[in-house]
Amino acid sequence: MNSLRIILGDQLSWSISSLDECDKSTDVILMCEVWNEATYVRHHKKKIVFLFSAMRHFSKELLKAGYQVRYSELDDDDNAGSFAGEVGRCLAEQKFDKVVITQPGEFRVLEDVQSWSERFKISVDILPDTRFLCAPEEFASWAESRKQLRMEYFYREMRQRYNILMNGRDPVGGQWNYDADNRKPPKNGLDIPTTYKSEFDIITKTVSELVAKKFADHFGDIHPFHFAVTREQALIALHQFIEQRLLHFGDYQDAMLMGEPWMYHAHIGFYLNCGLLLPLECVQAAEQAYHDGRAPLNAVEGFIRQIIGWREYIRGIYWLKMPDYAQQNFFEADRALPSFYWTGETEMNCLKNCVTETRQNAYAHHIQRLMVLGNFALIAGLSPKEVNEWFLIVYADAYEWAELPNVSGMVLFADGGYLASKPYAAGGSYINKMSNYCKSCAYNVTKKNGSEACPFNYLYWDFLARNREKLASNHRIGMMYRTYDRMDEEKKQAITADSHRFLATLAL
Ligand code: DLZ
Ligand code: SF4
Repeated sequence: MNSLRIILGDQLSWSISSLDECDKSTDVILMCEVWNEATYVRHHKKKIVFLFSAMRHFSKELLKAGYQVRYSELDDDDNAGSFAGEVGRCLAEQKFDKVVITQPGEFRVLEDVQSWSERFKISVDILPDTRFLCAPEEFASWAESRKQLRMEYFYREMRQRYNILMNGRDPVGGQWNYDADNRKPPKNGLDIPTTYKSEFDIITKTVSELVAKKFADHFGDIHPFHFAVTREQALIALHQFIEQRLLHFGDYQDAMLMGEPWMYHAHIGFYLNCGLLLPLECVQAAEQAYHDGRAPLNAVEGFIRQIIGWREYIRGIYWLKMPDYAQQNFFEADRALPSFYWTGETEMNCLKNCVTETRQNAYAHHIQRLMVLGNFALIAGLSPKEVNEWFLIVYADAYEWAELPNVSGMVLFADGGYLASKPYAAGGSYINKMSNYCKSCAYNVTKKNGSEACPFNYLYWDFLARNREKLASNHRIGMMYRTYDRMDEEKKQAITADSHRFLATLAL
């Protein structure tokens, strides 16, 4: 009995289930760089370099460990350009009894894999992805009895289940969640450690030349490139975060500073989401730092919640709600994505900075994504399809299972409140409080109306007014309608007129 075992680009883990019971003497592992995956959405150049380099390194390590590996490079003459094409080519050349693959992370790829058995007349074993801490079926049964899902309750169960930051049945410190301590505005003179910088080795160099040539018209800069591309490097990146930045991770979690794209964040989503790191090892490293007195509880709890709470929760929602989730558009928003999401050419300094950093790094931290890039998309009524595609393209940690619920659910409220309890809409004063963007902006954040006023200020009220029917019954937003209703007619008209004038310029 010999098997063809497929390892996809986001399955670069030694513990991946498709390697279980692998017979090194008879089985072949197939890894392939394919044109379809890099172009079904036109991924950021740095993201492609990162994944191809990590895949090539992983295949070399597998070979070294004695596995038989068949690796297709993108520019191999006979590369068929798709997963199915490469599997078919392999099966035509060599006889196998079955194909084995761990469940792909994206619905689109799973549907493809599910057609292989019939297409290639071979048995295909699709194994569960055991790297996640909550299986889709477990999440579905948790969600079954609930009308509205809330991450906080799911998270508490995960803490108990995996015995993380627990004192018996109680949370360490007496509280489950310390987010109230995690909203400090940035202050001047912070000494922010730099992010991990890997060596630009020959494999990454070769891949970067390939990507520069083949994907020249894709968004994003390749250089400087300093992501980890091996597990060993990813572990160093993780420990560098734990030692140097976790201390302030909580305090400045929501803060944004010009020229400081990495802040005190972990930047390990790239590695977690492609398999170089595993969730529990990250969580346990942070928990240990707390117990050793090297990091405070608010930081450690916040970090752990992102991984065992939020990350697992959004994946659960993805598998529960796909494929319908991708079609959601609660506000019926249909405005095209403005060109400045690609060029960064806008007078709005916050957006300009966030887009520029995204282009340079294939990364922006969560408040930049949620409260600047996302908040604008929400209040300007941009099309969820276009916004989702943009987020999937530009971030090196983005796969649809993570991106879609975050963007459609959290950022755009396109699911009507299934995932989040209220839309994360905000005016300029939030951005001003949490960043130093407004000090050097062409717009005036304290002005509410007129051509000099910060567009976030009037777009925020216009968004609420436009969507009143859909939102008025949401008790978390009700107070804002009462404030709106107290405004005089002249003020309300100014909001509408400014918004119309501004939104019209986006299409130019
Ligand atoms: C994102 C990506 C890209 C750009 N290229 C490849 C590739 O050439 N080969 C591959 O195996 N995986 C790639 N990936 C990651 C896949 O898109 C990912 O495995 C699926 O979307 C399933 O989550
Ligand atoms: Fe952004 Fe408004 Fe501040 Fe300018 S003034 S940086 S547009 S929030």
